[in-house]
This record gives sequence, structure tokens and C-alpha cells, in this order.
Amino acid sequence: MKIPTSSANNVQSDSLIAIMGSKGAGKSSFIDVAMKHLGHIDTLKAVALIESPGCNDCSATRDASHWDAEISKMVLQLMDCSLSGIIYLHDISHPKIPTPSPKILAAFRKLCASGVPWATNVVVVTTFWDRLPAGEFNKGLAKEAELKNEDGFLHELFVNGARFLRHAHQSDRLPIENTLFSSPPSIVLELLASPPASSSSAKDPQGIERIYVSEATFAAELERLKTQHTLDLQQLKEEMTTLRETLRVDRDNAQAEGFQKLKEETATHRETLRVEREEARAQDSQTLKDEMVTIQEKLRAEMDEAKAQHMQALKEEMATVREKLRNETDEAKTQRMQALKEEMSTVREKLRDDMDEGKAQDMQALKEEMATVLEKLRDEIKAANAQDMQVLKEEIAALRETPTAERDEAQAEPRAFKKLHAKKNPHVSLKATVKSSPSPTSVSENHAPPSPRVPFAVVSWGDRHSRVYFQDEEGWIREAWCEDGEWSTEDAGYVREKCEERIFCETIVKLNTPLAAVSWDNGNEIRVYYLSITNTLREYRWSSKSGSTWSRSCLDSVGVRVEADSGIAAIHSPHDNKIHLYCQLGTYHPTPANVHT
Ligand SMILES: Nc1nc2c(ncn2[C@@H]2O[C@H](COP(=O)(O)OP(=O)(O)OP(=O)(O)O)[C@@H](O)[C@H]2O)c(=O)[nH]1
Ligand SMILES: [Mg+2]
Repeated sequence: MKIPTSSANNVQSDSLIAIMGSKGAGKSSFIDVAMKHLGHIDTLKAVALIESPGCNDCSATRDASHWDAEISKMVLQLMDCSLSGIIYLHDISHPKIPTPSPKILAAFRKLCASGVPWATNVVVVTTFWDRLPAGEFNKGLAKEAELKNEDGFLHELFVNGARFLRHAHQSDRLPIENTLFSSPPSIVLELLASPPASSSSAKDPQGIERIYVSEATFAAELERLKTQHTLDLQQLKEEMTTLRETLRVDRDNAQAEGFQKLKEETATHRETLRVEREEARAQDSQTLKDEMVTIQEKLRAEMDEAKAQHMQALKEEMATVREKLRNETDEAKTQRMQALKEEMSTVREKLRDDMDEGKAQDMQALKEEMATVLEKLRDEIKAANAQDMQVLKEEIAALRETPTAERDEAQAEPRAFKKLHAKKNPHVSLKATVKSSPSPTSVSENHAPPSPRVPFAVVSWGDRHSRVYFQDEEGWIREAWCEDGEWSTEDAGYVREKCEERIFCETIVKLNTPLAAVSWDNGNEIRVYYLSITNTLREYRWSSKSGSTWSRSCLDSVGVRVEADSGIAAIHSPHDNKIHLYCQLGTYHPTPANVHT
């Protein structure tokens, strides 16, 4: 860059100006504008504007240290060059006053003139005036005054001869006259026109060449410093890694040692605790034992005493009770005996009355019952007689028509019946040849003179059990029984009275009735069939399920009338558990159709 030679009387020809300031303070913009305008001035000799790295907030530790390093580097580089001055830019709208470190101040001193005031070749340019809100220009001025007068970096520059100028990037926006502001080229020219500061660095008369050499040196030095910095960094990193590794190993070792120590301490502590606990437990146990023994002895003593007292009390009580009982017993005995006697005589009296009354009642009931039965019987006999009479009439009528010989033969049987009925005691007995079952039992008539047939029926079950049913001369149907092959009589050949049982007798049983009997379920069920005097089919049943007694059955109510001469046959069918009865219901004709079951 050229510097105007025509105005050389107040402008330095070999000019190198450092542009410094916070980050974003407008350094690059300033240089751009200045260079654009200064380039058109032919009279200017070479001038160089060097922008230093910016720093947002110089008070922030990290940025400040970074700035320090950069500025220090720059100072070193600039020491070799001829520095005409420093333009320091500051954003007026920034609320803080810049506070660079003492290191920076020292560097400024080195860059600037020696002695006091050392900052005569420094211009502080406040920027961003156009950004102040409308009507706050005065605030900007107050801020500028503050920068100049209050302690701080810019105050330091101001008191050491630095000039304060203002710049507005967009000057058309300014609310006041432009005259109060300076443009970048005018600021540069003003700085160049100021008397040269007596810098510690000697100025080189061969300005232009020197500048180029200085730039090359600057680049080389910068490169060297970069390399050095990289190397330093690398070395630092390696040292840090080694240190970190050493630290890690030390820490691991310390940890391991600590852990081992802790383990041992814990084990010792645990052992101590265990021993202490066992000792305490042993002591406790001993104390408890002693206490228990004491308590036991005390209890025993108390119990013995209580027992003795109790026993004494009991003895006394028993003696009292015994005495009382003795007195009471004699009296009570007498009383009870008397009461019993009275009770017995009352009961006896009552019984006598009851019996008399009961007897009278029973007698009355019996009489009434007898009268009813007699009445019934009379009716039935009347009816039967009428029927018989009818039958007889029919028979007589038939006989009248029958030849004499046949008539005699036909009448023989009825006569025998009449004879039997006329005899009061026909001396009927049964001879039973009872052999062990299942051999058949044969019963034969054994009496004389000839008597009417004695009807009987037999049932048997198992090996040696049988029952014989027959009708005696009074009309009773009797039962003779054989258990385990033994007839219950000493005379095995005859069924005697004592081993017989009259199971049922009704005067309405037809004398000389046919008999049939069936049994099943091992003799637990027995049925006996006979005819009434009206030739009605009747059934008597014996069942272990209904109290092991004989009783009439419902067949009576059916009223099955059979022929007067009909026989009865019965079987029990185990397949369908039914009884099949066979009898003659009408005049016999030998066709199967007349046989009903
Ligand atoms: N309104 C206004 N804007 C400005 C002014 N000065 C600079 N600027 C703007 O501010 C922004 C930052 O300016 P720069 O010149 O880059 O600032 P710098 O100091 O070089 O920044 P670094 O290099 O990052 O430290 C740019 O957009 C400029 O146009 C000013 O006075 N007024
Ligand atoms: Mg910049």
C-alpha cells in the first residue's frame, strides 16, 4: 500500500498499523473501508493494516488467555517491524468495559512508545454508534466518557495519550451530525500524521522491502511457532497420557492395597465382633442360667408352700364335707325310701286301674271285632252256600241225566269230603321223609280210614332248607320247616306240632283247598296260594324285607274266581322276577287257550 509522499511532512512513509479490538468490534470492516479509500491516494507511501485476532469478552478467562497468547505472538512479530501505531476498536453499544490482562497491557507498552505517555500513537475508535437506539446518543457519549475515565484498559490508554475517535459503519443512520464521527481512512491518516512515537523497536528506512521481509518472516515465524506449538502440544499430550497411566496404575495399586487392607481390617473386625458376641452370649447365657435357677428355686419354694396350704385347706374341707354327707345320707336314705314306697304304691294302683280299663276295652274291641268278623263270615258263607247250592243243583241236574254207575263214581269224592268235614278230629298227620336237600321230600298220607286229600305245597332253597305248607282239619294253613337238613323234631319222620306254625287261618279258607307255593332269594321271599270258600284265589306272603312276617297280599282285592275243582300251580321266574300262576278259570277243555297265567 502506498502512502502519500506529497504530505510527507506530517505522514510517515513506512507505515505499519495494527488493528485491534474485541471480536466483532468491526476490525475487518474498518480495514476494508480504509484500504478502499487510501488506495486511491497516489501521494501515499506504502501502508499496512494488520488485524489482530479478536476477543469477544476480554474478561472471560478462556478467551482472555487465548487472546493473550495471540497478542503476545503478534507483539513478538511486530517487534521486528516498524509499527506506526495501533487502532483499537471498541463497540460502544457493548455494556462491558474491556479488561485485558496485565500481559496484554505490557505487550501494548512494548508495541507503543516508551516512556510516558506511551500511548500517543494509539487511537481508540468506538464503533457501532449507528446501532444505538434512537434518542440514546447521549448514553453513548456517557459510555465513552466512562471508558475514558473509569478504571480499565481503555482508561489506561487514554491517560497515556491515546486519542478517542468515533466511527459509524452506516453513517446515514446517525441521528446527529457527521462531523462528530470519523471515517476509517481519515482515522488512518490522522494516526499517520501524528508525531512518531519513540518505539523500542528501531525503524527501518527501507520500509517497503522491509515490510515484505517482515511478512515472510512473520509467516515463517508463525509456521515455526505453529510447529513448536504442535510439538509442545504433542509432548504435553504424551506427558499427560504417561501421567494419566501412572496415575491410573498408582490408583489401581492404591485401590488394590486399600481393598486388601480393608478386607483384612474387615476380617479382623468381624473376628473381634464374633469373639465379643460369643463372650457376650456366654455371659448372657450364664446370667440367664443363674437367674433361671434362682427363679426355679423360688418357684419351687412358693409351690411347696402353696401346696401345703392347699392340702391343709382340702383336708379341712373334706372333713367338713364328709361330716355333712354322713348327716345328710341317713336322712336322705330314709326320705328316698319313703318316696319310693309311695311312688310304687301309686304306680301299682295306676297299673291296676289301667289294666282293668284296658282289659275291658280290649274285651269290648274283641267282641266288636268278633261280631264284625262273624257278620262277614256269615255273609261269605251265605254267598258260598248259595254258590255251592247252585253248583250242587247243577251237579244234581247233571247226575240225573248221568247213568247210575257213573253217578256213583262221581259222587264218591264229595261224600268223602262230607265225611271229613263231619269228623271233628280226622287224625291227619304228615309223614315227611326229609333227606338232605336237594333230595325231594316226599310226604304221604298215613292214616285210616281213608280221608280226603290233605293239600300241601313245598318250597326249598339252598342245600338243606325247605318249607312244607298244608291244611289241617280246622282249615289252618300250617308251615313245617327244615333248617340245615334238620326238621326241628326228635322224631325225624313226622312233622310234629311243636315244629309247625299256624301261619294263617281263616274260616273263609276253603276246606281241602289246593295249595301252591314259591320261594326265591334264598327263602327271603315266600308266597303261598290257596282258595277261599268262594273259590277266590288268595295269596299269603312272607318277606324278610317287611319284618319277616306273614301277611295278606293285594291279590285279594283283584278277586280272581276260579273253577271249584281247579288246582293251583305257581312258579317264580328269576329272569323277570315275576310269579306265574296257573289255575282253571272256566269249564275245562283241553285247549291251551284256557290256561291263563
Ligand atoms: N451497524 C454497524 N455495523 C458494523 C459496524 N462495524 C462493523 N459492523 C458490522 O459488524 C459485523 C462485524 O464486523 P467485522 O468487521 O467483521 O468485525 P471484526 O472485528 O473483524 O470481527 P472479528 O474478525 O471476528 O474479530 C459486520 O457485519 C459489519 O458489517 C458499525 O460501526 N456499525
Ligand atoms: Mg475480522
